[in-house]
Amino acid sequence: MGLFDKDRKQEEDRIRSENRLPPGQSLTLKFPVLHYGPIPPFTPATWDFRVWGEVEEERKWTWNEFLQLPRTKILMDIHCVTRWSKADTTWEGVSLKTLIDEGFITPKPSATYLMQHAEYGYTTNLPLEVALQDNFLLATHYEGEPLTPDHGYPLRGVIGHIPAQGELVAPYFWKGAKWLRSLEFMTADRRGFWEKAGYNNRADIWKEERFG
Ligand SMILES: Nc1nc2c(c(=O)[nH]1)N[C@H]1C(S)=C(S)[C@@H](COP(=O)(O)O)O[C@H]1N2
Ligand SMILES: [Mo]
Repeated sequence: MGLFDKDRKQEEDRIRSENRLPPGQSLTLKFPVLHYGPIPPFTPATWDFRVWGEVEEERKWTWNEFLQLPRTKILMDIHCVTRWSKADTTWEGVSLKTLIDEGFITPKPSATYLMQHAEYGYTTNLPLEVALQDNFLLATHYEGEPLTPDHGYPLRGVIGHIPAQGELVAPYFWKGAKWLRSLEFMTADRRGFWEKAGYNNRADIWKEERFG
């Protein structure tokens, strides 16, 4: 076993002993890249971020405007359905709950689900109440640095498990769309890209809701 494997195993044992490793997962110290299709280019001059659907008023921000929104940092563990987990990842960006609390977005009372729409048509759905939890963020930064293109630059959804907030619903990592371009508020649930392809709609990491 190499030094790296030994470090990994030790760290995995620590995370497991803290009850932070969901069933069927193993810890990685790397940051795997996983997505369907190519990495889209980012053109700041034409990029926008839209909020639409069941909201009192649709909103649209340019990249520069988006960077002026109130910012939030979170530390969480992320869990991919392909069985890797990564502990203590730091994300920074914009919290959907904050946007609503501070009046930037007003969902209609009928809004109950949220669809993330990304470049090239990738989508993923969440109950609105889950997207309003502290473990969902519209992230621009990872570990204090702007996202890299392969991890979703300039903007992605992220969702994971905050160890001190075990009561929050924690879905697998595919429920965060890289290269995010809009949020659609919906009156009823619709399945996103992987959900239509047979992944579990709720995707609870503790219940191993992977497929079907
Ligand atoms: N736009 C887009 N976002 C996506 C995906 C994708 O295919 N396209 N894959 C999802 C899946 S399955 C996972 S596990 C995570 C992986 O994020 P990472 O590459 O930063 O590890 O992105 C999610 N977001
Ligand atoms: Mo995934």
